[in-house]
Amino acid sequence: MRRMGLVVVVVALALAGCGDGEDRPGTVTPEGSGSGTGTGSASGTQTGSASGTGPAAPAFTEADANSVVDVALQDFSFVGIPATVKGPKVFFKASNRGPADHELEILDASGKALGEVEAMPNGKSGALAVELKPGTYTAQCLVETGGKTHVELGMKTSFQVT
Ligand SMILES: [Cu+2]
Repeated sequence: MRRMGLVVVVVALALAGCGDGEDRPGTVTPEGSGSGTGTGSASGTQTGSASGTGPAAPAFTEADANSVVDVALQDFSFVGIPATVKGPKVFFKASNRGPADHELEILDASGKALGEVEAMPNGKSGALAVELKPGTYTAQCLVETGGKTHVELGMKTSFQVT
C-alpha cells in the first residue's frame, strides 16, 4: 500500500513538471482544477486522452456518405440497421423512440469504440459519421435502466461493412 502511494506521488510530480513546460501547446493539465480528491487514480488515466480535444467534427456529410443508415433506438433494440452496409463512409441517423434514453455506439470487431451518438431522450435524434473498413461491427447502447445496461437487455446488434 505504502509503495503504491509513493508511485502516485512521483507520477503526480512528473505531470506537474510537464505542465510547466511550454513544449506541449494546447494540452491542459488536470492540475489546478481545484478539486483535491482522488489525485492518485485520476491523474494516471486522464493524461492520455488530452482534455480540450472535443469530439471530432464529422468527417463527411450525409451527402458524401456511401451509406446512410436510419436507425431507431427503442427499448431495447436497434431497428433499421441492415445486415450489410456499404462503406467506407457510413452515416448513421439515429432517432430515439424510447421510452428510455438511448445512445448508439459503434464498435469494431476488437471491441474498440469508433464513435457514438450520445445518450438522448425519447423523441430526439442525432447523427454519426464514421469511416469503416470492410469487416464486422457492433452497435450497442450502454445506457442503464433498472441497474442493467441496455446491452444486457439485448440492445446490441452486429452488421457487416463491405
Ligand atoms: Cu438504450
